[in-house]
Amino acid sequence: MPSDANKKPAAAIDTKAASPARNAPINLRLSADDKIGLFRTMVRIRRFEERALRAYQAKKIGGFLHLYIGQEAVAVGCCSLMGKNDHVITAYRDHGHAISVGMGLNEQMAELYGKATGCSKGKGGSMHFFAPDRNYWGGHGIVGGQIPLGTGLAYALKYQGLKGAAMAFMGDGAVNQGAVHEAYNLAALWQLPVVFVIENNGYSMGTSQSRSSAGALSKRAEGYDMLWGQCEAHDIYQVRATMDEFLHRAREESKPSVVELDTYRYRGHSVADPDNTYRAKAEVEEYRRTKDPIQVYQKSLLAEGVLTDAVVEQIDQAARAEADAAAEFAEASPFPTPDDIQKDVYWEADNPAERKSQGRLFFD
Ligand SMILES: Cc1ncc(C[n+]2csc(CCOP(=O)(O)OP(=O)(O)O)c2C)c(N)n1
Ligand SMILES: [Mg+2]
Repeated sequence: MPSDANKKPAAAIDTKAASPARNAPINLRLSADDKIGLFRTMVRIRRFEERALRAYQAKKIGGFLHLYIGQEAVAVGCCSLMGKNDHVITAYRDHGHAISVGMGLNEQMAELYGKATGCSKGKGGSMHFFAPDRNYWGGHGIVGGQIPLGTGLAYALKYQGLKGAAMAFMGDGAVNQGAVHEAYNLAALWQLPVVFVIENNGYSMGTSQSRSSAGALSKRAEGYDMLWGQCEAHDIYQVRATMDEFLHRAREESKPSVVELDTYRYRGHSVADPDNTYRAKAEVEEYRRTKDPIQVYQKSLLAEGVLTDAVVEQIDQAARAEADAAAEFAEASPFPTPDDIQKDVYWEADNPAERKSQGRLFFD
């Protein structure tokens, strides 16, 4: 979604119409409670991130903080399709995916605060949320670095004869990394059950897609004989309808694919980066007015008779309270000790009795 001065102003979100994609087969299977659950998760992501931003401004959080606000329909839509053997890996803008796979807000906020009760014991921070028990493999800071790892998750599924799929998320800026293309090549060559998901929010830091990338991003899959798809991803129903098809092909036929989900971020690249130099305020405002994913879904659910204004208010208040409680939990938690710094670096160093390799460990 790069700036385009000639674009006609889009209509505001239609308050009466339900999304047409609600009738895709995968969405017809959703009960009213399922639909409300997805809505609640989107709201919880937004309120968590707003609370985290306030904590950062109050200097409770150090290092980086890359907010997901505006992109909620992507993580929630994709992760809502996960089955037992499906896996997720993403980059540093990773809070939305973590909440979508079911991680609690306490362990996430504590991680942001660098506390020992955090999901990575306070040693990872914002960019390194992990929950292997939920098939969530992080949280990676090297642009594109998670994509070969995600391909490895798919390789493991195939090797073990399991029916599942790996979703490897990346930004629009990551698509030009060599490692991404090496991963595409192996995934296609070995027909691995992976869906490479490009979360195209229009910018890599301050560089718009039109200034950095040639051609259509997902169509590059054709060079590797892979399936590909693309959709506007402010509508969670659309995200689910599009992703369902490619996840199905991965699980059932072991077919890899590249899917571009067009979205937008409202905040700066990270909260330390100023957001006033590379895009017009009006562009952000127009997206918010016409395509805000929470508003779009809320209007659809109101039109479908699934939600009422009172329930919307209740969900919002509960999400705010939950985020506040997470901040209190983080505040009250202890920091890791200096002794903890060498733990959890190498599994073998922490578990010498179960070690199978030979030789001296770096951390001995
Ligand atoms: C290999 C590498 N090069 C550069 C950076 C610095 N860097 C961090 S984020 C980023 C932009 C990536 O943008 P995109 O892939 O679109 O993801 P988004 O931030 O939009 O989610 C860059 C260049 C890095 N972390 N790793
Ligand atoms: Mg981007």
